[in-house]
Amino acid sequence: MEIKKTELLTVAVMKAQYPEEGPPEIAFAGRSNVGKSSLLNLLAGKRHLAKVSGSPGKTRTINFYAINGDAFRIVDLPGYGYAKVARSVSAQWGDMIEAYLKNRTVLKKVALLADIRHEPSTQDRQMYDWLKYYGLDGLVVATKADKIPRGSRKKNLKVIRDKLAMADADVIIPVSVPQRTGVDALLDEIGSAL
Ligand SMILES: Nc1nc2c(ncn2[C@@H]2O[C@H](COP(=O)(O)OP(=O)(O)OP(=O)(O)O)[C@@H](O)[C@H]2O)c(=O)[nH]1
Ligand SMILES: [Mg+2]
Repeated sequence: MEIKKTELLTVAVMKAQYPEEGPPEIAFAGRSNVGKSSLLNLLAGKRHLAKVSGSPGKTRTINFYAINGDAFRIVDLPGYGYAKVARSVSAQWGDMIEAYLKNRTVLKKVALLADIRHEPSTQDRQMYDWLKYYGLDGLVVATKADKIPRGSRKKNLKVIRDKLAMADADVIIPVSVPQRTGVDALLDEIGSAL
């Protein structure tokens, strides 16, 4: 699978604002600052398609991107688990994410992103359990692989696998934005999910 063209289609907070259901969708979920928007930019080969920030809570809307002339869509979700966002606001984001994930017939799979350096949080585990329940699980992306020595990779990936209770058939792909690694493996997975 190759990505040749990407464009921002729609920005939404509520269902009425979603684009009409059309081609299949793949969503990126995960805690704030884990690297969802950066990964999208890497796949798109564009630095500034999605806004990226060093401080968590950058993406605050559900952003739908049309890939290859709307052959399929990638949906960049707001992150969860950011302590500095007011509780009422983070609850709204949670509702926003859940409303999208629950009711979107064209949604084929959700890539759950987890920082390769850290043990997944309780919220990550809840998210993965929830994805299992809805049959959207099976693909985890371990982000920021450049931040650990190559020799620790296997061990850290196993920690994530165990903590999320991933099934043997589930896939975990390490990626690094600065090193541009993991793209082909991820695109293959996205291709088969579609
Ligand atoms: N070293 C390194 N830094 C990364 C990588 N991916 C993302 N980052 C950095 O992590 C920070 C957060 O990235 P974002 O892409 O904005 O994260 P996000 O998950 O979209 O965050 P929210 O929109 O808040 O949910 C930015 O400073 C990125 O430059 C990576 O692979 N390696
Ligand atoms: Mg983002």
